[in-house]
Amino acid sequence: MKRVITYGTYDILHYGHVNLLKRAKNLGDYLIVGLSSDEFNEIKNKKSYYTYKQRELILESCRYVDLVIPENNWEQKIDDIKKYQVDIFVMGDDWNGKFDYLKDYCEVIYLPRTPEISSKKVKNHLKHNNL
Ligand code: C2G
Repeated sequence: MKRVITYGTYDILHYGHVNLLKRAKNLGDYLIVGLSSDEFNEIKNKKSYYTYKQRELILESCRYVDLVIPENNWEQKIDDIKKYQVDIFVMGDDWNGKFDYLKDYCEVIYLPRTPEISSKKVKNHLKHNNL
């Protein structure tokens, strides 16, 4: 049973997010997502449209996601990897190199981001088209 973990805000779930989740799941058998809490989003300087609970509900509906846990800070990853017996840590390559310190605990893989799409882009499009 290969266990994979990834983290993110996952606001306004789009195909770029799903591409990441799909590839992450395909690296193993069980995918855990550390979902950024509303408070942690503040620390990340990210305002999400949906609340944590709403983002959690949406993420849990994704066929590639087996478990959603809260991401409350930058420091919890090592504990999470130990607690959930994680074999592989995955992030989009906008984070390339940033989590290499986790290589002492599990495999670290950065996957190419899906070009052209972001939650921010979707929000701006809706706003500028009064949708
Ligand atoms: N992503 C992607 N392609 C996109 C947009 C996002 O592959 N077009 C990936 C990101 O690289 C990330 C994941 O989808 O791996 C979630 O993206 P965000 O919600 O923007 O996550 P972020 O704010 O980068 O939070 O501790 C890590 C942080 O919580 C990561």
